[in-house]
Amino acid sequence: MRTRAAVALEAGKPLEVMEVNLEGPKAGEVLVEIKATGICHTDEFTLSGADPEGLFPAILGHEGAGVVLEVGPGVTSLKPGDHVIPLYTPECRQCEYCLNPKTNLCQAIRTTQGKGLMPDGTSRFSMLDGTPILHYMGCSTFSNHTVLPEIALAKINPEAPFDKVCYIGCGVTTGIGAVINTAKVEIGSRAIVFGLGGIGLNVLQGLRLAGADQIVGVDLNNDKKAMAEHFGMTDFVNPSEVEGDLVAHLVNLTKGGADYTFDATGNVKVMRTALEAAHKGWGESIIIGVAPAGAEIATRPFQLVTGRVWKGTAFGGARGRTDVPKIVDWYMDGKIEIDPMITHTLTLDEINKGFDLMHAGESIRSVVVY
Ligand code: NAD
Ligand code: AHE
Ligand code: ZN
Repeated sequence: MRTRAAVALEAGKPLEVMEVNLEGPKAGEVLVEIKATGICHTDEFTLSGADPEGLFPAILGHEGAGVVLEVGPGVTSLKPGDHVIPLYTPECRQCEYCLNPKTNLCQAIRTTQGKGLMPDGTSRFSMLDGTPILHYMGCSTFSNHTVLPEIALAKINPEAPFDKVCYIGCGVTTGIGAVINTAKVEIGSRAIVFGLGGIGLNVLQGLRLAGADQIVGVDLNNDKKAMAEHFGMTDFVNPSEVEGDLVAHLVNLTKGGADYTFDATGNVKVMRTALEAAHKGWGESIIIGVAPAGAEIATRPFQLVTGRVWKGTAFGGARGRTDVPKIVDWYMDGKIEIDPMITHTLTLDEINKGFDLMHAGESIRSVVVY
């Protein structure tokens, strides 16, 4: 079939919206009509050329929601008409990783996914002249239609609005999951969140759900303060307005350091501050941000010797087919909020505006509706 997609032809260039060819689903695969997709900072990171795994030409996008149109041979858990969210972290329920309760990093298709290919080693997308186009994070939601493995789709409540729950495909689940699955924050905790963007705001609402007492938000942009307060932030710190040492300021504000800190900036200097602002003896710091190629984290080993713990999280530690439908239901039941974070709604033709708004710090989430 033919479909319309925003194609990343090369690093550092705007996406080009064009008609592309899409082959139908092979064994174990599913054809999905994408109804809406968010634009995450990770899409920008890959488009910029800073991602060591970034390959071109590719169809980016990994935060979508849509409807199953057709299933390939052997698909049993989905049928045409089902509403789904694509999963860049699949859940095969069979691999060594899925069988270990300590991780959500299903490895069943990780090798081919990292090469922009389907599990059989080929791409379903091509240009009209036949040139292959690569998939991205196994999802490629910047295409009106896409093909995914069955294990990379979560079946969701058909009443859920696509233009809101697409955000559960990455940002919402990553932020809330970092608190609940990775940090396992206890009632009454003190926490610090660095970066109050599309991920950080969801860390805030996760902390509020978990019953944290003090929730400090840190961002260089004062415009992020009002929205962060809406999502549960109790104290705001702009590092550029702090006189003296930022770590000392944060340790003082949290009466000895935070029980939990979260990096949602991707800046390795911020990651160090986050670790060192965690409480001596027990504070845990969770890295969510994706750092540029070649960047490395540093701290004095003494920070760990004296009891601080450094951890990371991918997709908030969530097992997508199991957890994503539950998070959609939390939204439908009013337990979590999404709507205020979707600050801009665009058409596919306007998708590059979504990247411009992100660069200008003017959006939280831009969502493309097909
Ligand atoms: P975003 O651009 O919406 O938000 C980033 C925020 O950080 C902005 O508000 C910005 O002002 C702030 N910031 C930047 N530098 C700062 C600094 N030095 N100190 C304090 N604040 C600073 O981005 P996002 O969509 O929220 O994504 C955040 C990060 O999380 C990105 O690196 C993204 O790639 C990563 N991410 C990781 C996962 C995962 O599974 N681990 C999932 C999604 C996104
Ligand atoms: N490709 C990058 C790493 C990017 C990365 O860390 N991706 C996160 C999801 S970010 C979503 O917005 C992730 O899930 N990583 C686990 C994995 O297996 O990729 C690089 O540095 O090579
Ligand atoms: Zn993302």
